[in-house]
Amino acid sequence: MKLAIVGSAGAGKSTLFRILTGVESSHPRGFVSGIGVAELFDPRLEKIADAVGSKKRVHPHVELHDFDGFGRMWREERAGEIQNALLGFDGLIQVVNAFSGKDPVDDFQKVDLNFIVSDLSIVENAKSRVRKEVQAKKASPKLLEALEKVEKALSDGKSVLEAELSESERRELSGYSFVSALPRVVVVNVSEDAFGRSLKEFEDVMHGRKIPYIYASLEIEEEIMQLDGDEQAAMLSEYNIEAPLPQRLIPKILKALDLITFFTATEKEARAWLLKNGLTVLKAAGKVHTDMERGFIRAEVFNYEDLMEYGDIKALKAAGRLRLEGRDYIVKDGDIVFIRFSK
Ligand SMILES: Nc1nc2c(ncn2[C@@H]2O[C@H](COP(=O)(O)OP(=O)(O)O)[C@@H](O)[C@H]2O)c(=O)[nH]1
Ligand SMILES: [Mg+2]
Repeated sequence: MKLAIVGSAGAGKSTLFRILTGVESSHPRGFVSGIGVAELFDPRLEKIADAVGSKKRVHPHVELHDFDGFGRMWREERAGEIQNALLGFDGLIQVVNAFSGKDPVDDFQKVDLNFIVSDLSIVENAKSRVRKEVQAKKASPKLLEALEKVEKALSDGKSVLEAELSESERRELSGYSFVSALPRVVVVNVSEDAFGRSLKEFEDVMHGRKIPYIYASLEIEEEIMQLDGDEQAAMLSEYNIEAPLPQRLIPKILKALDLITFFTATEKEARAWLLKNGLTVLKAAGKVHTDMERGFIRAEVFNYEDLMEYGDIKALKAAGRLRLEGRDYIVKDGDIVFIRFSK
């Protein structure tokens, strides 16, 4: 999985990138000033590993890019190039500047407009080509209709994600990669003294656009990340922050991407896996190992919540909370799954 951090110049992109990856950004190559790996730490995995007695713990990871294409390096005439640089990404984290006297609504909209301009240029090129293809009966008129709906949404200042498209229209468009079709989470970088104060007007815009957001003062968050134990707890409570930034941000990202987490656990290793919401345990088995999907017999499943309630697996089994599930079982967030399979 690959995510890009985007936002205006000086919004705090590289600071957030550093917090999440530990990597220092440098001069941009192309539009990217840093590439790193972020651990999507899941506190539940630690508890599961403790209960099972697993030696190794493996949290999910995501590739993160510190992406300057829509900030300092944005040029309308380079929209196509910038767009290409984002091919293959699964989502965006947009950092919004609300700390240096900037109006966060303006800062958000400036970058959002760049997404829209960039997608409009794609749609316009595509439309004239597809129109000819439709006349020559080489493309479906439905594709042209879908492109027109996208154009309408973008012209109204909405993202492709917000465009009212049917399932089949979205399928028609699957060959196009629109930036504004990517799921997005906003990090509002507020100043230290404004932390904890909500920004009414900004929140109205986010709610209207259905974009999830969190507040963070990135300079403080970075200091917090450098502490641990009691020192970290003291600083968190001093600023009235419930948990370090990754713990607040990661669940928002997973939700925006419609991902759930399931776990596997043996004495050797406990591991958290990401899975598209709504997939079966057979697909989940395939993530762990192709052999497990091929030779799937059944799954033994219980949920993290049950484990917390009963304390350990023995008690859980005794209480009959371990379920046997077939290949069509839809995996739920927090499921702990043991796959029985034949080799
Ligand atoms: N006061 C304050 N300054 C910040 C905060 N976050 C970032 N900065 C400063 O803003 C500047 C730009 O941050 P950076 O992460 O490099 O922004 P980028 O251009 O989006 O990558 C740096 O000098 C940071 O120290 C913050 O929360 N508060
Ligand atoms: Mg930077």
